[in-house]
Amino acid sequence: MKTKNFTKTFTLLLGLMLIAAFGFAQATIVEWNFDDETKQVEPHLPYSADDGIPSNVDIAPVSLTGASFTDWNTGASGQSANANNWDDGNGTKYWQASFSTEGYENLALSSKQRGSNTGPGDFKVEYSLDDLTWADVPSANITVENNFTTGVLTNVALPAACNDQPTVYLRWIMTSNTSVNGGTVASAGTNRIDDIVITGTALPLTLTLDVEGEGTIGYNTDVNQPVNINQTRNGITWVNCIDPPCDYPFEPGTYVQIRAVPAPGWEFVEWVGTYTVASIPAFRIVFDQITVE
Ligand SMILES: [Ca+2]
Repeated sequence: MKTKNFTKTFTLLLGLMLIAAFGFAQATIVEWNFDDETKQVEPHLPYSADDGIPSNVDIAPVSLTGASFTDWNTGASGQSANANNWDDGNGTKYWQASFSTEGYENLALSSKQRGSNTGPGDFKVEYSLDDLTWADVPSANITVENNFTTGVLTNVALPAACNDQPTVYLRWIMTSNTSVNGGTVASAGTNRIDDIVITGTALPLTLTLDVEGEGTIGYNTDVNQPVNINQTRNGITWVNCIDPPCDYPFEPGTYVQIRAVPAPGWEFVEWVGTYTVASIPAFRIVFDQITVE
């Protein structure tokens, strides 16, 4: 007679030391302040990022299309990139930035522009994932004046399509040929750009363990997040943290051990990272029913 093959009881202890300081903090993914004299040299543009995550800093470029770089001039702080030859540039002349957002979501854009009186007065920001097809970033129309306080975007949300991408392209493109002073953009008219900053929050943690319960936890150490541990129903008898306090979500810095004990008739299969709620990391524990022979 075949007997039910009761599962071995797996008792898995997982120590998670969440070395964390701030939950859900905004991280600087990429920043150009244009103040690095070592990069203010020929050919000047593209100018690589001054700050950000390792995949961007000193790599991610800001470039210029259609107009002409003139010099490094006074910016909102330090220097800014300055350009002329914006005449007849409606829809064709733009500043452009490209950068990685891998591992990040909830992206927000800030930038500052200033024009001379005959420089272009109207821009908008578009985004692309392939440098070919462009769409508007919502709420990113910019009116430029002869100061660094008007043509400013502050924490404008980037579309979710930009999350977790190897390369996101943004461009600040002219939307008219009207100049700052209400005339027509002249070839001598200039536009400066400074303090481009994109922030975001780290994507949820991912956890990979094999069936023996050995494995590693991988997460972005730049931004640490609270951790939820969810129960699944497939045969699990109990998943919990071992050492109180066990309030969910666990705050960053909490030392947590969780135990997965399959119910009779079930077998532990794997731990996987999962996204149960946007921005809330969770660990799912998978069980399969054991074949009754
Ligand atoms: Ca600057």
